[in-house]
Amino acid sequence: MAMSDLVQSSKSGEIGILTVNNPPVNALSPGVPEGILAGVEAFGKDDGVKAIVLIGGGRTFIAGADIKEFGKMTSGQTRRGPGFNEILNTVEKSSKPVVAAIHGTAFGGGLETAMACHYRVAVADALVGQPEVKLGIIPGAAGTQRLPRLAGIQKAVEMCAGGDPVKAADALKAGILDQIVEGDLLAGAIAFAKTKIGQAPRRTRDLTDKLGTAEANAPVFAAARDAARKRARNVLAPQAAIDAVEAATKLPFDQGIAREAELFQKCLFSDQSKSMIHVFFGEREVAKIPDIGKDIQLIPVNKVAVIGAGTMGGGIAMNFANAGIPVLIKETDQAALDRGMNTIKKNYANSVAKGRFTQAQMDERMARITPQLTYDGFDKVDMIVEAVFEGMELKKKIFGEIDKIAKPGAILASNTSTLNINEIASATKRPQFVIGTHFFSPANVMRLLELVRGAATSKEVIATCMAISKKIGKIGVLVGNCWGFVGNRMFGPYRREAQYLALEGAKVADIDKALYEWGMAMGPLATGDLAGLDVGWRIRKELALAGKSTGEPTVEDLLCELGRYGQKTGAGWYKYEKGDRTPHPDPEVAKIIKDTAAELGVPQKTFTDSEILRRLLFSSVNEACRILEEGKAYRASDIDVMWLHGFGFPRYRGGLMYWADGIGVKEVYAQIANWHQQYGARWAPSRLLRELAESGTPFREAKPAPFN
Ligand code: T1G
Ligand code: NAD
Repeated sequence: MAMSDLVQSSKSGEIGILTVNNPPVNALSPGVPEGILAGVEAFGKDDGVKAIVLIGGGRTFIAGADIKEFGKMTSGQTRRGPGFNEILNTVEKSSKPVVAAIHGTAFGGGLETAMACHYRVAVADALVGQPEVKLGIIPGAAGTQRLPRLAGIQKAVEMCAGGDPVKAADALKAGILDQIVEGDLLAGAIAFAKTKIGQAPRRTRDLTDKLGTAEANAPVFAAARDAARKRARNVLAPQAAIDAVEAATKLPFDQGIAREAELFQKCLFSDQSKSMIHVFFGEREVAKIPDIGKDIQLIPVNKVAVIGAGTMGGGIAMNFANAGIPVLIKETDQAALDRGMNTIKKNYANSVAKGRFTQAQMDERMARITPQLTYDGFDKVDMIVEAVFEGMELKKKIFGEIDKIAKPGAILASNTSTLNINEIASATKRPQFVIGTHFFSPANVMRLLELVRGAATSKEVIATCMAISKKIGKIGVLVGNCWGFVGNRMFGPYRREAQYLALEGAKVADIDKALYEWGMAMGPLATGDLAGLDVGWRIRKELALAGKSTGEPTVEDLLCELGRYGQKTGAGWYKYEKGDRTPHPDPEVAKIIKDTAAELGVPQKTFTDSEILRRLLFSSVNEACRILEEGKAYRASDIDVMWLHGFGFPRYRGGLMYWADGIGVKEVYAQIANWHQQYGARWAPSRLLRELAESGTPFREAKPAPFN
């Protein structure tokens, strides 16, 4: 019997069963809460039913509210009928025990629904969580009131302010779950429900023993606010979530719900939340490649090899080892190999020290990485990732070598930052198996993986690399083959303008501070020091050989000529103490800049933080428009996702193009056209930008040229 199209009800003896069927993730779309309510009320009146089980159909329990509905809520369209909290209160008031049976993910409104039930059982690999803060909101259906009653203050604050999922075993320990079911979930839940027949249902709202005292709780909330300020700088929702959980310890249940609703509304109508919801869907759209369907045959990748154990090679190898995939890593000489392996060991030891994983896990991962100086075993791997110096001749030489060794069907990938993938592929007899896999530094940390589609790259190779990206914890974004691809093509102008501003009189530290305080994970010049200034230097020298230039001022070349490559040499734009990554302003650099500016006759002036911000980000917006007009990216939202996961752009600002839409395409164009007059060709507005401004079309609706 259907309570609504999305909730079916059935019986097993005296147990009433409500099954939510709203693929793909049983979100609480219109009709689902209403179906649950109708089911509980109907079973409530059915004398043959002594207890109720609520379960999700398909791959998961309820994964939360329907995020697609939020836009309607913030545009004033309200849903008819009882509010979600009322529905949950009715479930909780049921005189017959209601048991939530959880598999997959009980997230957000899904966990809130389960906590309004009287008992919760789950399979061992289930996850529960309140991830709302990742959407810039807080739990809005009593999650901040019921969770502390089940799991205590500390756990509730962690889950609501952090948003990370909790494994079933930990949820059981915390008191959120009542039982882990072995075998069939529904059978286990029915058996559990039978044990509760005739007992007074345990209503979560009535449980207060874990709410602690104001005195005992105060340090917990203070520490949580501090941690959230550090972890989620400038972000509203985590602080609001902590306020709401605190309300649970100070107010009666229904007043706590009212306080939560206030905070929820404030967050939901915030720009931060709109930005983060844009990102949620953007991160799902990147995986959709128009001409590559879900039916494309994937190539099994169970063993990998990496060439080069430098800054990038080591991090790349760690990603595969972390995902359980054995990796061979090859270098030219023992010293370079030892250096590379020591960096890997140090990075793992850091993670163990920070409690991210155990020593045993570190040993397991290290054991999956095989350092070597030869190509032994390369004929048995499924994928080879090259990460040697940035030089076309060297890369073509290596691709020529691995083309002769690698087994048929192996994927040959290059981590090149800028070089032409088709030209690299031309060094092989199997260009259809060649692809760019451009990781971002540090490769074991940054989640972005820019996949570069060559003219011959096969759909199987692309689909496989998109799937591998997810497996190694990355967000794969497919882009077209052009100089600097999409990421660095946009990041180049951003870092170029930072250098010009330094020449025009802005202090190095002020430029970085302006972007950092605005929300970037790190300032543009400090980022250069992290990645290694020599990478760009090699690229500029390679270009100069071809009579080309990136149009960057010369300061970074001067620094590199002095051996100032950044953190890896203890000095770059800043100087660094041994073993410490803290950047210290260096008067020597200030002098180099001053002398270069005087030599070039650059007029000196002061800049506001907003001018610095716009000079850098508008230059990237302009380049992003060029990328779209050339068909090198599929969507403007792909560009947003790349800035978040490749360049530390703040999630609560939605990404480069989404942020620029907040300012408005006309204003952005006008400013760029003005700088074109002032600074010349490097600020020439792209054609697409001009067209968007003339038609008043927002960036997010920009139509890219056909992908190529
Ligand atoms: N609403 C609408 N659509 C959703 C959705 C949701 N909550 N979750 C997923 N989808 C869509 C997604 O866009 C994609 O669509 C498809 O489902 C598969 O998702 C009241 C207010 C559950 C762990 O934040 O974390 O509850 O691209 O590719 O990798 O207090 O989706 O195929 O068209 O991500 O297997 C809180 C969000 C909401 C959970 C599955 N809940 N979802 O991951 O698949 S706020 C969340 C996820 C809330 C309450 C508040 C993940 C997943 P399409 P997918 P996946
Ligand atoms: P790196 O100088 O730190 O490391 C390169 C390593 O390659 C060195 O250890 C060198 O010994 C080794 N090598 C050279 N020739 C070799 C060969 N024939 N066989 C085996 N090993 C060999 O450089 P990196 O920063 O790791 O850059 C590597 C590649 O990744 C370049 O193409 C670069 O453009 C790209 N990349 C760099 C970054 C970055 O931020 N550093 C980011 C993305 C991509």
